[in-house]
Amino acid sequence: MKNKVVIVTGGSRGIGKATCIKFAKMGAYVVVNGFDNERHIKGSSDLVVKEITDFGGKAISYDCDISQKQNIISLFDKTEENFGNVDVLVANAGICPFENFLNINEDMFNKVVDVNQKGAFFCAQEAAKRMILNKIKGRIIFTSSVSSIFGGDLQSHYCATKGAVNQMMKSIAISVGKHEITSNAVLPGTVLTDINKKELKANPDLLNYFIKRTPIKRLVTTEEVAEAILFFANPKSSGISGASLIVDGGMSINLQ
Ligand code: RM4
Repeated sequence: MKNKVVIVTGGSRGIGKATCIKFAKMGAYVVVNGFDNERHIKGSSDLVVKEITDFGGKAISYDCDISQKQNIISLFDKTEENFGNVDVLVANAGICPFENFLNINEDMFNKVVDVNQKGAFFCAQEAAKRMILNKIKGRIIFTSSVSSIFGGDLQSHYCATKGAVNQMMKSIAISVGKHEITSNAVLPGTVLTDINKKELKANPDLLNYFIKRTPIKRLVTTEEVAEAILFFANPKSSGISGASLIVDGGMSINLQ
C-alpha cells in the first residue's frame, strides 16, 4: 500500500478509523472523511490525522456529508489536490438510528438511505470515473454488514440499505471489471463502536446474546474488520471482485 491514495468515508471513528490507521501504517496517503452529525465528535477526523502523523504517517481530513453528491466531488478534488489520483475507496460511512419499524418516519428513513445507500453509490461512481480516467486498477470496498443478510428488530431501514449495498457492489464489479477495477464488500458482525454503544450498553442481555452466539466467544474488533478491508485492497487481490466477506467471528453461522 506504499504511496497508494486511499479515501475512507466515515473514517473518524470505529471501523473507519481503524482502517485509516492500518492503511497509513502501510505507507498509504489517507484521506479521513467524517461528518458532523449527532454522534460525530467535532474534530475527530483531525484527531485521527494527528494519530497518524504522530507515527510518521501521511493523512489529511476532509469532513463532509457524503449523502450529497456535490460534497463527494469536493472530497475527491481535495484528495487529488493533496495526494494525487485515488487508488482505493473505502465506502464505510453509515448510520443506524435504532427505531421500531412502526415508528420510523420519512425523515429518518430518507436519512438512512441517503447516507448508507445513496452516499456509498455515488462515492463508488466518483471513484470509478476517476480510476478509469487515470487508468488506475483501483479498489472499491464497501462496509456492508451481516444485517444485509439477517433482519434486525429496530433496524428495518438499516438492513434494507445494507442489502442494497451488497447488490450495488456486485453490479459495480460487473461494470468496472473491464478496467481491472475490483468491487467487494466486508460484512462485519456486531462490532462495538459509537454506532451501537448506547444501545448495547442499555441492553446488556442483547450484548451477551451476541457474544454467546459467536463461536470465538467475543465480538470482532474494528482492527479485525480493517484487516479484511486491507485484504481486498491488496494489489495481490486483483482476482477477487464481487465478493462478500463476513467478519463476525462465526456469529452468523451459529443458530445456537
Ligand atoms: C451492524 C450489526 C450490529 C449493529 C450495528 C449497528 O451492522 O447490525 O448488530 O449493532 O450494525
